[in-house]
Amino acid sequence: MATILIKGGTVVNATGAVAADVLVDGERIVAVLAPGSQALGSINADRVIDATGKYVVPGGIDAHTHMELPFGGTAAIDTFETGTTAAAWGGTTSIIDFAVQRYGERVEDGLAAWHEKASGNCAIDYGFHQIIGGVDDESLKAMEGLIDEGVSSYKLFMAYPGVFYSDDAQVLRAMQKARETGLLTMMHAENGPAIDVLAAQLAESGKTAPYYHGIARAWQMEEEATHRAIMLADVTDAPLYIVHMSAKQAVAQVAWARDNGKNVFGETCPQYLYLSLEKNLGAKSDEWGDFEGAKWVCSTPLRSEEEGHLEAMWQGLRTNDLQMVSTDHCPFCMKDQKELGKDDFRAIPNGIGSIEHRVDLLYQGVVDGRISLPRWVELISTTPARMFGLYGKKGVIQPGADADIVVYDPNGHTSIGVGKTHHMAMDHSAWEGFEIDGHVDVTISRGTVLVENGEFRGTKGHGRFLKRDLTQYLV
Ligand code: DUC
Ligand code: ZN
Ligand code: ZN
Ligand code: ZN
Repeated sequence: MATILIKGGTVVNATGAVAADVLVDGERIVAVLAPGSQALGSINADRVIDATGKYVVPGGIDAHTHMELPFGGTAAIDTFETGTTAAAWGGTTSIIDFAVQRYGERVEDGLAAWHEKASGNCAIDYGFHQIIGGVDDESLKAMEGLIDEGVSSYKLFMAYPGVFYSDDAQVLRAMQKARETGLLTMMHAENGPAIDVLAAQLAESGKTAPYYHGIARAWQMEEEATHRAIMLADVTDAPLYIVHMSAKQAVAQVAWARDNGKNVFGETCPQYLYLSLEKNLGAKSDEWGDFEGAKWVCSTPLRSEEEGHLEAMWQGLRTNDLQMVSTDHCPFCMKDQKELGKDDFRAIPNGIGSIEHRVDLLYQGVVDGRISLPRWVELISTTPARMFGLYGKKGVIQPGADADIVVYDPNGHTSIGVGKTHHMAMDHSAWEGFEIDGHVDVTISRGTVLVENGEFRGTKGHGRFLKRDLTQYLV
C-alpha cells in the first residue's frame, strides 16, 4: 500500500493542537513530525496532501446508529452502504450500530443478522452494540458470549412496552450480568408505560399532530427513568451510559451521580443541541401542514428551547456532565414512512438522520464559542473510542493508530440540505438550511482516501468489523 504525507496542517487531538506533518504507511499512521524536521527530507511519499491552513483530526466515530432498524411496521431507510457512505462524506470513519434481539428471538441470531446486513456493504469500519429486547435466563446467558464477539456494550429500553421494553426487574438482572462480564449498559431512559398512557389520552382527545409526541414524552418521564436507571446501576455497581439525553433535568441527574462518585455517563445528539419542540416538532408547511413536524419525531423528543433544554445540553458538554455526542441516526422518509402516522403521532416511526452532519454541526459549536477545538475532537472521536474500547487504534492521531484522518478546512463552508450535501437515503433533510463555517475536505479510512475534492472515492466493502475491547471507563 501507498505512503501519504499530510503536510502543513495543524494536528488536533483531544489533548491539544500542534503544527505537524503526518506520515501514513499503508493502513497506519507511522509518524507525526514537527514541520521542517530533517526526517522529512528522507521521505519520498507516494502522495502529498497539502493541509496548509487546515486541521488534521482523527476520523469521526458515531457510536449510535440504526441502519435498517425495523420500527413501527417499516425500517430505517439507510442501508449499511448508503449510511456509511454518507458518514464518510461528513468525516466519520467508524460507526457503532445496534444489533437487535427482540423478545422471543435468540441474542446470537440477532447479532448474526446484523453481521449479515453489514458485512461487505460498509464504506467505513463498523462495530456493534447488542440491543437486548427480552431479558430472560436465555438472553442473560447469551450476554456472557458478547465480549468474545467484540461486542462490549448492550442496550436496554425502559420505553416501548411490547417492543423492546424491560421492566425494573429485568433491568436489574441485566445490570448484574453486566457487572459480572464487563459489558457496558446503555440505557434508553424514558418511562415508557406512563408515556403510552399520556400519548393515548392525547390522541383520543384529537391531539394527533406530531407536536403531541413531544408533549406525551414529557421531560419528567426522562428525568424519572434516568434517576431510576442510575439507582439500579448503583445497587449493582455497574457502569451506566444513558443514550440520547435531551432534558436538562435528566442531565442534572447524571451530573449529580457523577458528582457523587458514580460511574455514569451521558450522551446527547446534535438534534438536542440545535432543534426544538417549538420550531421543529411544532412546524407547519404548505406541503405537509402541521404534519411537517413528523420530520423531527424521535425519542427522546426535541425539547423546549424556551425552557432552556438546548442550552443545558451545550453546558453539559462544556462541563463534562455530558461526555458523548452521537447521532442516533435512524432515518425515515416522509413519504410512505413518517406518513404512517398522518392521523396519529403514535404511528410515526421515531428517528432523525444526521450521520453525515455530526462532525460539522459540532464544529459549528467551536465557531460559535460553545466548545474548544480540542473538545471538538474529543467529542467527535476520542471519547467514543475510549468509551467503546477502540482507543489507540481509533480516536487519536499518533504513530501506530489506524490512518483514519479528516482534513478539515476552518475557512471552508458547508450548506446542508437536499441537493446540496445530502447523501443519506431519506427524502428530506432534518437539517435543511443549516450553514456550517467549516468543511470536510478529505476523509481517509485506514490509509484509503474516501472523499476528496468533492468526490466520493470509497467502495462498499472497504469497511471492516471492529472487534471492540471493554470500555476504558470500567473501574
Ligand atoms: N429513538 C429513536 O428516535 N429512534 C429509534 C429508537 C429510539 O430510541
Ligand atoms: Zn433509544
Ligand atoms: Zn459535575
Ligand atoms: Zn437509538
